[in-house]
Amino acid sequence: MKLIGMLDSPYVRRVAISLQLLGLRFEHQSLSVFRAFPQFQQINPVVKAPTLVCDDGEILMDSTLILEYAQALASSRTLMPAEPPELQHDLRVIGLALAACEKAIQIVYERSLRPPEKLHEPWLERVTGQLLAAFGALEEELFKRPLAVTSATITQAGVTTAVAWHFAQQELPEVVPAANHPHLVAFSVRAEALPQFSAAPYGDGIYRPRDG
Ligand SMILES: N[C@@H](CCC(=O)N[C@@H](CS)C(=O)NCC(=O)O)C(=O)O
Repeated sequence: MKLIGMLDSPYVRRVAISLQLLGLRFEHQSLSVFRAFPQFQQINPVVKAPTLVCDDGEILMDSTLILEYAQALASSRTLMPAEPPELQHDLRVIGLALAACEKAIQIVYERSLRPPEKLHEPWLERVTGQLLAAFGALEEELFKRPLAVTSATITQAGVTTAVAWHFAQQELPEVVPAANHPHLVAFSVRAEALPQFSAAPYGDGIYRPRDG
């Protein structure tokens, strides 16, 4: 199967890291939804990253749906807790982290795609408040109930939290001050040091399998 999209997208990156943790082999094509729009369109006319081209050619999109499929393919490892209390907590954390990704991307798009004279300040203020609320709640969750952070134990909650935080720090460090989020900073340092994270680094590079 082939993962399409750039690793500067937290959605693409959470899939690239999770596929490795699940022990699934995949190819990666780093294609921009903006700069390579026509090329992307030829693979997926909807132009959404991540896109997964399955082995039989069927096209999946949306990171959470792709991960659901990936989880069904994986036999030896799960990234979602089986027991309802743990599952409930992980789903809360994933929801917060995905909301943080969405709000951070809305700010990035607002700044990069809209002409400066058309920036809508009230919208930016609203989205910034939502972004900070999501990271504030994640910081509190990590303080109250630390997440596992080894290759063998990290769950989807940990992957998505780490990816969301790293993305925000790369794109909007002045909006989301690291100093206010010490648990997220410490968690991110440990997660980014895992081989599955460093094999899929944030940016415009491609995923490099560790065995070559
Ligand atoms: N909910 C989706 C969000 C994916 C998403 O919005 N990806 C961005 C790239 S970071 C994208 O495809 N942007 C192009 C567009 O929406 O037109 C997911 O989890 O995959």
